[in-house]
Amino acid sequence: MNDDYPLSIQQVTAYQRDGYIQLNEVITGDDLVQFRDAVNAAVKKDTAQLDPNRPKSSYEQIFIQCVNLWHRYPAVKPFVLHRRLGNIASKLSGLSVRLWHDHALFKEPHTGAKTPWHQDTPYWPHQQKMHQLTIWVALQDTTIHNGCMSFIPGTQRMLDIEPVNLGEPQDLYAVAPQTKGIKPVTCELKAGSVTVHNGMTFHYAGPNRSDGMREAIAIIYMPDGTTYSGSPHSVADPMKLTVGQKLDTEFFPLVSN
Ligand SMILES: O=C(O)CCC(=O)C(=O)O
Repeated sequence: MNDDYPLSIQQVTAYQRDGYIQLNEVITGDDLVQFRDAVNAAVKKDTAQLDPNRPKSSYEQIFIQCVNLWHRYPAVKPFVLHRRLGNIASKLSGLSVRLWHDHALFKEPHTGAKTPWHQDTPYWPHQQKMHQLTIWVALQDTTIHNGCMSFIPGTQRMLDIEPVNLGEPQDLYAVAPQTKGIKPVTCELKAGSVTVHNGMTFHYAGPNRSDGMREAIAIIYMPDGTTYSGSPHSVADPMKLTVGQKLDTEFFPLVSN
């Protein structure tokens, strides 16, 4: 994978206006095969001890989520930290970026429920909220049938909405009546294509009605200089951070030029 994915000024402008963008053929050929195989092997290993027949919480019914694979799986690490992806995040946000975390999001066939409409940044323990962004990589073709992503353009400017409880989601219009009348955009992706969304942009993914797993990995970036708010979060808690501390340790590497 070489470093630079060509991004036009129009694409950067569209991302900044709409709060999301679809980018095609970001990871291709052997890289795509290797990345997909590495993530699949990691998810398999991470979930090997789980009883498939265990009762699942409503959150677990949405997807299998495996966080920070890059810490534990050397075959995943070079892809998650790759400058080609980090530079996309940097050019779209206009800022130098650090990795916040990755997570594989595998929606199970038939039983994988919808991912409710939500914004991401309210869940994160960051004092700055406006420029985090996620590159969501389709590891195989992703369509309406198996749970592709949709976005509500412009909602990245809606800063004061309460976080949605993904396990017990409320109606979107009850949470965010301001989104009424804005038409969502659904992005079907070929394997290796991505969507990028601002952490404040409302997004959704449908249920997986197909016979196969919906395999995706989301890589989340934050501007260099982002500081810790002190709110509990599974990624930050083990790191014993202090409020106001910059998230600039080895766990949050700089990933853009
Ligand atoms: O993969 C999904 O179903 C949802 C992903 C998501 O919410 C995200 O990447 O922020």
